[in-house]
Amino acid sequence: MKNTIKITLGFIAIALTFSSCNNSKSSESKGGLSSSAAEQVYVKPGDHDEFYAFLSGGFSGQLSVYGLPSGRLFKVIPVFSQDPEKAYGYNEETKPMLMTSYGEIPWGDAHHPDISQTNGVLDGRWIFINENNTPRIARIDLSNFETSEIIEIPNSAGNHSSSYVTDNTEYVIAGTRFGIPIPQRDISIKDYKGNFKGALSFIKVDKDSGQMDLSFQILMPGFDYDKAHPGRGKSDGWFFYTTYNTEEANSLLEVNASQNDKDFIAAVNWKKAEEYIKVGKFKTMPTKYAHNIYNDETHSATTTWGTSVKVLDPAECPGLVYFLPTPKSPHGCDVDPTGEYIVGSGKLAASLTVHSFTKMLDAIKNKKFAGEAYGIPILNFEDVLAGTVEQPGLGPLHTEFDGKGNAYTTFFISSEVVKWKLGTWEILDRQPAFYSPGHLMIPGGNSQKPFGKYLVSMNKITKDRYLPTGPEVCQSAQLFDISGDKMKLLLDFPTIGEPHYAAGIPADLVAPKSRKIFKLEENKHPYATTNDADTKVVRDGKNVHVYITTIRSHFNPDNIEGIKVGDKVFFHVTNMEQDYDVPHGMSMIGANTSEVLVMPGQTETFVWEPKQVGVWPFYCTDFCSALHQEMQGYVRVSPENSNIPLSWSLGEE
Ligand code: RUQ
Ligand code: CUA
Repeated sequence: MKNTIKITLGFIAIALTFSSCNNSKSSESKGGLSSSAAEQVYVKPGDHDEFYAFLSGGFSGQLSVYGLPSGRLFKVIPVFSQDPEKAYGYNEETKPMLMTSYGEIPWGDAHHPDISQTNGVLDGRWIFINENNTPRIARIDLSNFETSEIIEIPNSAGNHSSSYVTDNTEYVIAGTRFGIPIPQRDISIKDYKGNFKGALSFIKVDKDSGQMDLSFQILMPGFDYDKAHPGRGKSDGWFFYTTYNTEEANSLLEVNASQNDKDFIAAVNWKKAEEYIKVGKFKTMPTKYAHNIYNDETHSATTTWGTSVKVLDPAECPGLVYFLPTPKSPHGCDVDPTGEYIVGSGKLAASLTVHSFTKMLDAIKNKKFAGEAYGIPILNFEDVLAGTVEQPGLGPLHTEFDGKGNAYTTFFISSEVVKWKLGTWEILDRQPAFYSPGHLMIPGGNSQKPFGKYLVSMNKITKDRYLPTGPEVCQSAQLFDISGDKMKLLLDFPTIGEPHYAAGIPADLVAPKSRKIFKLEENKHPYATTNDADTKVVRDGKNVHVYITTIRSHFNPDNIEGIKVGDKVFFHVTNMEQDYDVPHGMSMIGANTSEVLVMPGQTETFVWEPKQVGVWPFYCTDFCSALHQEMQGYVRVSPENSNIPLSWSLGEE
């Protein structure tokens, strides 16, 4: 058995090499950019794109914002990693955003963005994204395009089957990839089987503010929970998770977790879970997790600590969870817009398995079970099967839908996107992707209402698609037109980090709400200076607080004296501008941090600890006006024991 698996894996490697060479030839002959393709992606200078696309940054920890069809990059929104461009995680205000029970973590691995929905339709209010490594879920406010909130997920490791929203954004969910001891304890790794567990987390989202709250967890067997998808429409109230490693192996998983012919899709009835919580059928488990919220009025984040979580045991909660056998280590788990079909992509399977929600309910009603695992009923494969797509390609990963009855699946090994029909399971089209696509995205393609005009394939391997940049080359996305019968490759564009999933939305659902400035009179930052007359420098022992303002094209004050070696100087920079697109930046020579970049009406703080006497300059880092280069100032630093008094000024000789 082990040998067969090795051979399979060897074959995969060869197939990959082959498909790469083949594809590079066909890319020449097909030449994506025929002139009509060029016209389709051409957005005239000054014109706007039709869609926003939010691509996860993977190991960059961020979320990047592109326009479609142009593929132009607009912004990188820092989420789980520090970003010196925006001072995120560097300024005092946003440092708490990166707080966790492990301390302040400057990096994260961002995977799956998902846009909030109302009645199963994208509403463009927030976008959620998971952090895989130190389990967290973030919420980004789509009026500011900034991270508003990050909640840590306890009892979890490898937060991969996250973060997806239900039809009315009642919940955003998180699921663990690694089985771990829960609660964590000192135990032999060899005792994995039966002792390690996987927690599925349900995070309640406040329907007005979007604020998240860890509502409850379901303690599942120690399988790996890989991907998840909420039920839609008729299956609203359910959540589906692919699993692999139902073998519960703890070593050499590439072999040992590929033994079972079928793993499971776990179907979780979250409305039932709510009932169990209501009647008190949960245990309260002590734990510790950070909950970081950024406030738009104080322009500051604060951390509060969660200390316990409600936990449901599926073995004690009949009707809560069922297992749907699904061939060969399924990865993607995708539900079509009607909510009837659940697509499980067995990475090592020869065909694509589609389950039927209706058949699943029937089998449950008739109590037709094939057995159970850890007290969770297992349904019969044949009883829940809607159909299979035969020989679709090699290495299926993810599926999205166009809302016209078609599904599109990426195939990593055979390096292609395949279009097939729901219900008849016939293959309608296949197009090569360059190379080895992971996720794909159709705007709204995981909701009840896809906007089925474009498809973005996010490719894991780039090779020769762009000018080489040393051993590390950019990752690659490809845009297809899917409005016709056949898919048409329109454009390649480079991406940041490693895009896993993405979320797309028509621009007119977001752009009109985009914030232009923060109102100065609403600035409640404790160190804000909303009036030029209030600028000042205040000493508090060794701490010195500089209340400084910016307006085109000066700092107030721009001369500061009386600072001493050994001081800790806090520059609280308020940008007094009230016009759109006039940020100012500030940086200080030798400061052990980044600049701050302050939006109109906002206050941001950075710390400088002068080490040497002298006169030290600072300047504006954002080209704000014709006299931007004049926007500068000096701080005089005297010896520790000097008695030069504090003074500050602007424009006096
Ligand atoms: S993953 S390529 Cu979503 Cu992190 Cu499938
Ligand atoms: Cu202010 Cu440049």
